[in-house]
Amino acid sequence: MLEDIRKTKITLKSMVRFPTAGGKEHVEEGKVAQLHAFFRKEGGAKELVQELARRGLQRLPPAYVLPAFQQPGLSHSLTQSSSAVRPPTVDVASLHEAAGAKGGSRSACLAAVSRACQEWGIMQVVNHGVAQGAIREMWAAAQRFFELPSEARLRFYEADPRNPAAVPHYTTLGWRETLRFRGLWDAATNHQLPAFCREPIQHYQAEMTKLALKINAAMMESLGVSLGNAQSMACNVSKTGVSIHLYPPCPEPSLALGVGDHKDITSFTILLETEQVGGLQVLHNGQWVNHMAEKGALTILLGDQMERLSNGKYHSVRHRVVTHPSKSRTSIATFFLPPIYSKIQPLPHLVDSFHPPLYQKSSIADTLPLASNWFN
Ligand SMILES: O=C(O)CCC(=O)C(=O)O
Repeated sequence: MLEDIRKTKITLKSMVRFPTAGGKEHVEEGKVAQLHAFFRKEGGAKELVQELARRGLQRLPPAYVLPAFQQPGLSHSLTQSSSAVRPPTVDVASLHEAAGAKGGSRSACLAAVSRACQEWGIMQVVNHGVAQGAIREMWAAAQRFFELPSEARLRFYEADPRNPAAVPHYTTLGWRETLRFRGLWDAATNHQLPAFCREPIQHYQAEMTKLALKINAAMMESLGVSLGNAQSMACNVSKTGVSIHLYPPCPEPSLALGVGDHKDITSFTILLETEQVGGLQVLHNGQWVNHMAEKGALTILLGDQMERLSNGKYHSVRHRVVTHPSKSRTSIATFFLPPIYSKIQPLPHLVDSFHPPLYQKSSIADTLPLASNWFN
C-alpha cells in the first residue's frame, strides 16, 4: 500500500500534465509520441481502436501498453475485482420540488449529497428528472457515430489533443475512441458534427444543464450557502464541454487503460454510461474502487473547482477507466465549469482560524492554460 502511494507520487511528478477535455490525464509524453507514431504508420493506413479490437488480436499493440507502474494489473481488472465497497447512490427526487419547499426529504437529500462529496467525490444520482427520450436519442446518436466507417470518424482525428482549433475533435489516447467538443452554443464550430448528432446532443445537453443547475444549487446549499445565494451561483456551471467515449473490448486489460488517472478541472462532470459493464474506477482511501452504473442512474464526479470553493471539504476525485476483455462500454461525459477567467476561491464562511484557506484565489486559465483553451 505504501509502495502504491509512493509510486503514485512518482507518477504525478514525472508525468506531463496532459489535458483531456474535462481535465488532466497524466500521460507520459513519450507514450503520446509512440501512440501517434503507431497511428500514422503504413502510409496513412490508420487503424482506430475499434478496428484493432475487431481484428481479434491476442496481444495488445505495444503502443498501448503502459509503463509498468501505470498498468492497472490483474487485481484491478474488471473480471477479477470483487470489491464490496461502492460509491454511494443518492435519490435526488426532492431537488425538483419548488425552491424553498419545506420538508424533510430535501434536507435528507442535501445531507446525502454532502456525505458523498466529502467521503467520495463521486455519487450516482437516481430520480434525476432527465427526460428518458433525450437519453435514448443521445445513445442512438453516439452509437451511430461509432458505427461510421473509420474514414468518416477519422475526419475528426486530431494528432495533438491540445490543439484548441480542433473542434470537434477525435482522439485515441488510451484504449478508446473519443469524440469531444465544446458547449453547444458554440454553433460556429459544432456545425461540423455529423447532422444526425446535432439535435440529440443539443437536446441532451439542455437536459444536462437543467440537472447541473439543481445539483450545483444543492451542493452550494449543502456547503451552507443560503438558498437564494446558492441559486445565484449558477456561474459554477456556466461553461460546458462534452466527451463521448467508446471503449472496445481489450485483448490485455491489465496492461492498458481506457482513460489514465486524472482529476477533472471542472466544478463537476455528469456521466452517462453503459449499465452494468463497469470500467470507471475511483481512488478511495488509497485504493482503486470499481464503480458500476445502475439502471437509469447518472454519475456525478466532483472536480477541482468544487474542491477549491469548499476549501477542501469536498474533494475532486481521482479516476481512471479500465477496459473489459469481451465487452464494449460507451460513456458520455458532460463537463460543467465556471468561465475560465473567473477567479475562484474558498467560500468565505468556510475559512476561519481553524480552517485556513487551502487554496489561493485563481482561475482555470491560471492553473491549466492548455486545457482551458478548450472551454474558452
Ligand atoms: O468514461 C468514463 O467513465 C470517464 C471518462 C473521463 O474520465 C473523462 O472523460 O474525463
